[in-house]
Amino acid sequence: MTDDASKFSELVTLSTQNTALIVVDVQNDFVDPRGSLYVQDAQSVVPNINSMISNVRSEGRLIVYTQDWHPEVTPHFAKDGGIWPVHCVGDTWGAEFYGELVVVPDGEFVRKGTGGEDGYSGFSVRDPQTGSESDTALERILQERGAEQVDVVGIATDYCVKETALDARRRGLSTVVYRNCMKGVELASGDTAAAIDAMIHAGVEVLDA
Ligand code: VGL
Ligand code: ZN
Repeated sequence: MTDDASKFSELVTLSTQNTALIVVDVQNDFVDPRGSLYVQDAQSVVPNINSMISNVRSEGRLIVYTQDWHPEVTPHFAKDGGIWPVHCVGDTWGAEFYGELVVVPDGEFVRKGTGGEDGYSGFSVRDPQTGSESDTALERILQERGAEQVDVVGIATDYCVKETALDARRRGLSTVVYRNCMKGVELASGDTAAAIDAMIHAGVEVLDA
């Protein structure tokens, strides 16, 4: 390598080294067709997510997995006054990671909604009755590992991926999402496209790779 080329590759390494990968809610209830809140075609993005995971891992970078993790009764669920079918109840099959997802043992894991809150963002949860918000461990984990940029992938583009990416921007992190590494619930048609627009508007970079 010429001096210039080696300087350049050093710079590339430096610029990606502080980029963490956040894998949002790749759980049975969202990804498996038998799941209670199955997101159409969600399985199709899992191989793309896995290849990102393997790249990030080979570079020794941080991977944080989030999990939607609800109690049996929560105002998040339609039966208790919310909008969603029962899903991702803690310690059930639906809350487990989808079987084909590569889960690295040295990853970090953040569960959200455990106290009955709406947990759309990996960074914070919100009490659906009082509206009060509190932080999860995610920001602290990123800070401890010196991550200043995040790549956000997973499910669902129009809920948890969007809210996680917007929250990352609010917290001053450079943020990238990848179209082929996420899928939307699309409760109303157009929600996924609107979520992508909202992310772009907030300074999130949307890439195709
Ligand atoms: C999610 C709806 C309800 C998500 C979580 O992970 O995007 N969506 N709970
Ligand atoms: Zn949920």
